[in-house]
Amino acid sequence: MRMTIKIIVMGVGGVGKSAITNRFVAGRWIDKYDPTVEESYQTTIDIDGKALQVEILDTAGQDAYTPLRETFMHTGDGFLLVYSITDDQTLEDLRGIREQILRVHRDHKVPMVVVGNKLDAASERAISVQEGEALAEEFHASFLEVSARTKYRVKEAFDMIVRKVLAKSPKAGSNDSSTGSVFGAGKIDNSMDPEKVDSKTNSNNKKKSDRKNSNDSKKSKCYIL
Ligand SMILES: Nc1nc2c(ncn2[C@@H]2O[C@H](COP(=O)(O)OP(=O)(O)O)[C@@H](O)[C@H]2O)c(=O)[nH]1
Ligand SMILES: [Mg+2]
Repeated sequence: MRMTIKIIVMGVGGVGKSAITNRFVAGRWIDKYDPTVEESYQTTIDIDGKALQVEILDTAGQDAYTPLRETFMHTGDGFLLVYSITDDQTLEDLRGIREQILRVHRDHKVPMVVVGNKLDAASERAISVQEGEALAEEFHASFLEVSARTKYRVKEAFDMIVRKVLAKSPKAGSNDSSTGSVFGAGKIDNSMDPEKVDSKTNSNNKKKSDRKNSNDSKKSKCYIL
């Protein structure tokens, strides 16, 4: 059983993939991200009292297959398909992105959640809730509107995709049932809630690229947990 659940955040440029990911992983809001930066993060998500290891890839530039994304796409367990409720083209663009995922996975049941971002900017809404829902239904995906800016339902979106992954592979993200008890209560409680964590001091939420050797860091992560 693979130990880490891999979640990929996709959608065209400007919809708020980096804002959503950073909101979730580090609990912060930053106005601007470099649109070309693709970054992978490690964190833990608490589902029904169990701390699951999750790796999140915040993608950038849908046209180019970066080595990081290519590897990740194949091993990705679940996908957040993000559009902006203020830009109607961004919902349509999810069709091509989904096809790309299905080409790689050859599995129509790959877990997906369609996420309409920028709910705080509802006065500029260009896509109705019904339109978002309809596309999600067509994709056999779940649906949620969120706001990275106000933090509204960002955690729910990640919980939702992880639950869908678990529904398909119940043991994903845990070391295995016999070692489940190594997750000590106090320590994990801190790392489980990314909103409360200072990303500089918490190794669980460190950017993977900050690490010199991912194999070593994987090992040490086991000890941390
Ligand atoms: N109003 C509003 N703006 C957002 C929200 N999320 C992201 N943005 C803005 O949308 C732009 C693109 O965000 P970014 O995360 O870089 O998008 P990405 O290209 O998909 O990674 C930035 O100017 C963000 O400040 C949100 O929830 N509400
Ligand atoms: Mg980005």
